[in-house]
Amino acid sequence: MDAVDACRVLSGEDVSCAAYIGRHAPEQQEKKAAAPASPAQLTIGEAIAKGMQAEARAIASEMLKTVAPLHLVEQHLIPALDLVGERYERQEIFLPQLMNAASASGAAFDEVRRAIEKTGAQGEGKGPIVLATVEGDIHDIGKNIVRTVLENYGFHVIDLGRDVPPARVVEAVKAHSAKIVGLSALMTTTVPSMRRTIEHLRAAGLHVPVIVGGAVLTPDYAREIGADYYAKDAKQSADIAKAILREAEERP
Ligand code: B1M
Repeated sequence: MDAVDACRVLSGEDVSCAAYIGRHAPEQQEKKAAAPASPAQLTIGEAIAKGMQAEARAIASEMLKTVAPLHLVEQHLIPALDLVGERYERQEIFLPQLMNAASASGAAFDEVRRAIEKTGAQGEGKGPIVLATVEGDIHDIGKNIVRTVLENYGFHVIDLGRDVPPARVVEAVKAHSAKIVGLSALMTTTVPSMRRTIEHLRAAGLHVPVIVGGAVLTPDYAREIGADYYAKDAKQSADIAKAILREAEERP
């Protein structure tokens, strides 16, 4: 039966590996033993951990009536994903569950973006800032939050997406005469891509200030790979971008 289950996963017959997870994940065995929770009692963290998209969206939307969007991100959504990441690392959950949790958090992040967009200036032209998740890295939830916050502060953001090769960043900086570059990386294995991107920019004679961010980075490491600024979160990236432009304007 184990071999048949695995075969169905590999052939794509078992969509999202739901049947496999149902039979094999320790979490499912625990769930069977526990009393079912009513959706009304779910927290946003539980909805994300269980990959419940509609519930995550509904709870986020409800919470945003009383909680500031960035507070929801920093105090609820990131900790929920951190927990999911830790469980994945300990091999307590499988990759499809990590993906489902990411989709559920995506629904909550959509609500956050909508709430932020309602309040701000919407990319009216400061900058422009070229933004990318570096080559080899497909994590873009954080980058997308950074983009929304920067736009909210009135920056024009050219978002190159995720898994972006250094040459495309160089091209975009030249094409748009970008004033700032923002790079995101979430894995220890992709921070070297960040270093390569900065090296490509410098080799092309582009001394545009580079802000880097992402959970694996530290200010020291950012300095070591040649970045000009490290931002720990989206709000700090906007504060740094404002300071960079202010300084440039004040320069004789
Ligand atoms: Co993956 N993943 N993942 N993942 N994932 C991590 C990063 C990991 C730490 C999980 C773990 O094992 N504990 C681990 C990396 C280990 C390491 O390198 N040390 C990991 C792994 C291994 C992987 C895969 C390799 C798994 C596999 O395939 N076997 C694979 C990667 C494939 C690839 O990239 N080539 C993979 C895939 C995925 C999903 C697709 C399932 C999904 C991503 C969906 C998506 O992004 N569209 C996913 C997720 C969701 C995570 C975790 C659980 C959550 C990441 C996240 O979105 N956090 C993550 C564990 C964790 O972070 N604890 C994990 C929320 C987000 C808002 O925070 O991105 O940190 P963050 O952004 C913050 C700040 O960091 C900062 O501001 C944001 C808001 O305040 N910030 C910036 C970010 N960028 C910035 C840029 C700035 C300034 C600030 O200036 C420009």
